[in-house]
Amino acid sequence: MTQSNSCFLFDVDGTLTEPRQPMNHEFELFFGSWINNKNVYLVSGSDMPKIKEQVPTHILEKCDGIFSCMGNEYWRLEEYCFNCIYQNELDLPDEIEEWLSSKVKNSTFEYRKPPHFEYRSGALNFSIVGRGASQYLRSYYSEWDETNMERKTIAQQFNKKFREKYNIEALIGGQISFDIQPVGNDKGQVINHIDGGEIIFFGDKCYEGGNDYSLAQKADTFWQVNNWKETHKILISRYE
Ligand code: M1P
Repeated sequence: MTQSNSCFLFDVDGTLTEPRQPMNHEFELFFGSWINNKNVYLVSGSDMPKIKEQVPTHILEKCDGIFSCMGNEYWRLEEYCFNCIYQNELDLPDEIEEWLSSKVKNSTFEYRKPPHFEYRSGALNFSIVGRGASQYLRSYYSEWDETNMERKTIAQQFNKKFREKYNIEALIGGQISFDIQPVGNDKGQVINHIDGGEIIFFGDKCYEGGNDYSLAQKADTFWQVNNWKETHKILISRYE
C-alpha cells in the first residue's frame, strides 16, 4: 500500500531503459499507463537531451519533474514546454582534468572512442573508453571493467586524492562512465525540491560508490534493480 501523496523517483539508464537506449516498447505501454495519477520524478546522471532521446515525450510530459545532470538541473513542464527551474555550475580545477587525462593514457583497456569528458551543468561525465563508444564497445568495456574493476579503482583513487582537497567526488554511473561533482551536489540533493509524503526510489547503482547511493539513503524506500525488467516486475507486484 502506498500513501496518496507518495512520490516515485526513477533513475533512467539501467532502471527505466538499457544504458543509452530508448525505452522498450512493451515497457513504454505499461509505464505510460501506470504513471497516470501518480507523482513521478526522473532523477538521472545524464543530461536532458539524452533523457529526451530515451524516454518517450508522452511519459516525460506526465512526470511532475525531471532532474538531470545528477540533480544539478531541474526541469518542469509549464505551458507545454520544459522549463529549467535551476541549474548548478561546476568549475573543475586543471589538476583534476590532467589527472583524469593521465588515466585515459595509462589504462590497459586497448580501445578509445573520444570524447572522454562531457561537461554538464554542475557535473562532469568522464569515460576511459569514451562517450563515442558503439553499443558493442560499451558492452565489451563493461564486461572488462567488471573483471578488472577499473572504474572502482579510479573512483577510489580520485576520492582519496581530491575529495577533501577540492570537495569533489567521483561516483560510478551508467555502463562506461563516472559522474563527477561537488560533494553533496549529487542525486541526494533532489530531496530538497520534492514536496510529498513517502519517497520511493528505483535505481541500478544504489550501493556505496554508485551514483544512486545518496538518494537511496534519503528515500523512505529504495529498490536496487539490475534493469528495467526488474523495475517492471516490482511495479506490477507492489505498486499497481
Ligand atoms: O546516469 C549515469 C550515466 O548513465 C549513462 O552512462 P554510460 O554512458 O556510462 O552508460 C549515461 O546516460 C550518462 O550520460 C549518465 O551520466
